Amino acid sequence: MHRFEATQLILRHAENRPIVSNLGPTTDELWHAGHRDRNFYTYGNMGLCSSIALGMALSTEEQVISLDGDGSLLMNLGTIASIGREQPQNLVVVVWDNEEWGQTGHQSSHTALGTDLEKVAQSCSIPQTATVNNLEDLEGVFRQALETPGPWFIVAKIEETEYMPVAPIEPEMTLYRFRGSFGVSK
Ligand SMILES: Cc1ncc(C[n+]2csc(CCOP(=O)(O)OP(=O)(O)O)c2C)c(N)n1
Ligand SMILES: [Mg+2]
Repeated sequence: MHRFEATQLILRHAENRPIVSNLGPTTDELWHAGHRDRNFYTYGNMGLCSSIALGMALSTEEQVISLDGDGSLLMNLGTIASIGREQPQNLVVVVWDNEEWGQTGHQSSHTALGTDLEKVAQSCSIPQTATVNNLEDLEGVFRQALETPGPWFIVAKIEETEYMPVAPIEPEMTLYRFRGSFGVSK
């Protein structure tokens, strides 16, 4: 499964739900799959995508989707424990697990060497977890996640392919657009 087609699938089902995206190719591909006001692109930082999504989920009744990366999440595993502690029923975390720090040269991450992020989530009391390897399974579990209380933690194993052009993200504009989509004044 490639991240871009998987991202397109997520967008098809997400409707108007907010989506927070990990830095680098995850953000670029979300932008190419469908730029929208409710995409909150993170750029430059590692390990904060699901932390930001957790904060959002605790601040809104809406379902919030986090598209994280294995390497970034490994940099801040405490996020998983915080999600387990807070138990936001409206949070769906999808981890694009290519088993590498892709953007910086495809170095193998811990998930290539035995770390199982789904088991980490389970041990942190996250009630709804899954690991998927293909688009069909991702679609099934993601649809279930949108219909069933979470928090959800879905590890999607992906294969890396050619990168898309870097998206023209302006962080300040991301904030203004995103806030505006919740009716918060700029
Ligand atoms: C704190 C910090 N350390 C290092 C980097 C450099 N860096 C940018 S992307 C990246 C790899 C991210 O890996 P992952 O989250 O798995 O995403 P992938 O590139 O595999 O899609 C690294 C190490 C950074 N941006 N921030
Ligand atoms: Mg990665």
